[in-house]
Amino acid sequence: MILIGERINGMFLDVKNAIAEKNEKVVQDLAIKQTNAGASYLDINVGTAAADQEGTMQWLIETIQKVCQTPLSLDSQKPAVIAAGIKVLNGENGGILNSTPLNKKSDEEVLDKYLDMADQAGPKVGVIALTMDKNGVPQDTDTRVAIAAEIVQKAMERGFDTQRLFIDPIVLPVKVPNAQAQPGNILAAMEQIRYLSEPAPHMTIGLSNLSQGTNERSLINRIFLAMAISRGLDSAIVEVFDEQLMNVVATSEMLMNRQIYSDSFLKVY
Ligand code: THG
Repeated sequence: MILIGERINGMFLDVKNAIAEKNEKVVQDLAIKQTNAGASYLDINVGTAAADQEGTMQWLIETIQKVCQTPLSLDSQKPAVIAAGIKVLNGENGGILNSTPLNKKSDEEVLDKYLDMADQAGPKVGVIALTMDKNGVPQDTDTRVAIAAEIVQKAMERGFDTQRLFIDPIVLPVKVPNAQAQPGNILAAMEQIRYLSEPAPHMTIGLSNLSQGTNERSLINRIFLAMAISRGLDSAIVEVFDEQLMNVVATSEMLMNRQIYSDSFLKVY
């Protein structure tokens, strides 16, 4: 599993305050601790409070890169914020530009922009594309798959390796009224998205979205993660400090025959 640590996000109060106070240590500790907990990428999201989103993205990247070589996932739906980020990003070890829809009413070319910026940032830098278009987030399985197919086609047409492409079928809080059919629809979409290209695009999700506002966050997250891994999910933006969740990753990988069984498979993973 390609695990992307979710914690460096201005949505969390400690990070929001660290951004406001330019407190490097808080951010650097989170980077190192998430890496030690098993994150292969660190998601970097400035949140909504920062007045200067572009400058804040650069500050976060530079602050982390001083102490940690873990590849970064620059998380913004604003191309200008990503563009500012890649100016200071060390993309040699890879990285991800997270995330773009297929297109927007205000910007038909937004996916192309992200693919272009990834190429600028380095040959190992990938893109997360949401199964979302100018009509918004689809609720059903078929529209999700159709948008994913257009994203994959666009990447292939311009020679963007599908192994640098992550499709995100967009997980919404299960608690939202009328959203309870969505987890099932997302799993059904995953079963098809994995066959859109050979080699398949990666698939990722923002797992914690699912359980927002519920009383059983960790339980809901880990059960859905196991279900999604069985449908071909090979990446997720997660709370890597949740040990039970990390055990679910290791066990799912073992049961899917992606990791060899040994009596100490949890430790080995
Ligand atoms: N897809 C992609 N990128 C994403 C998302 C996605 N990036 C952002 C988000 N969704 C994934 N990251 C998070 C991070 C935190 C939470 C949810 C998703 C979260 N935070 C607590 C909350 O809202 O309850 C914050 C509260 C606190 O301070 O503890 O749940 O879907 N491509």
